[in-house]
Amino acid sequence: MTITITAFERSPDGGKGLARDTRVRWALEEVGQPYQVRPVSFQALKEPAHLALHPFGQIPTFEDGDLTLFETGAIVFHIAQRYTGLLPDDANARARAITWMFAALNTLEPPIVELGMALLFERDKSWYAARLPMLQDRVRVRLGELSRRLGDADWLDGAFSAGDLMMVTVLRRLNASGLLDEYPDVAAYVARGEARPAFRRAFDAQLAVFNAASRS
Ligand code: GTB
Repeated sequence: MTITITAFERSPDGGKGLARDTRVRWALEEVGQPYQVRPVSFQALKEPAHLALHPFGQIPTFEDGDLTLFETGAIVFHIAQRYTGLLPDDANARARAITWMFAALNTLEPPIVELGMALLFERDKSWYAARLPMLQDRVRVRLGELSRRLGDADWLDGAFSAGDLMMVTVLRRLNASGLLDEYPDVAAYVARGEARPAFRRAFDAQLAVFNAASRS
């Protein structure tokens, strides 16, 4: 049974791989599991067939036989637990890698998404100019802390893990904001993640879907 994931039929990110299916594709590429992608239109996201897979009507979902999952944290964790390559064998190192997955999703992603939403949807609002620096500073605080923890290391805790995969995909959403430029070591960390062959394959696969949709 081949794993099936869902992704946007036509991603609003212009093929930059910023939608959350990229982290699931990347995880599957890292562990060498083949998968197929079912593209879903915005309309179909909210229809009963998709809502049966994802109660919030979002992408991505993950199906493998009689198992259906939603939420990228749960999906990447499942992939990392089931296959070799994304979590260390040592129990403590494994727990620390999982901690970084949660840190990416619970501590870094919320202020980064909040900033992204403001940049995309609030530019015409009266409060935008006053709110923007506050949102940027909240992200800067986390980037500074992450930079201190990374130090000279390539990855967050020893070898590359699902924690790094999640962190890099979260940080990639800052690419257009310019904030990563203020933290060259964090920018280099993101670039190291993006240079991994498994990331390149995942990125190229989502870009191919975007390009095909643009031609149709
Ligand atoms: N917590 C969930 C998870 O981690 O799986 C969040 C899933 C989610 O936000 N999915 C988004 C979605 O389906 C796509 S990734 N949205 C449709 C809806 O809610 O109706 C978010 C996203 C969208 C677009 C860009 N972009 O254009 O750059 C980036 C990220």
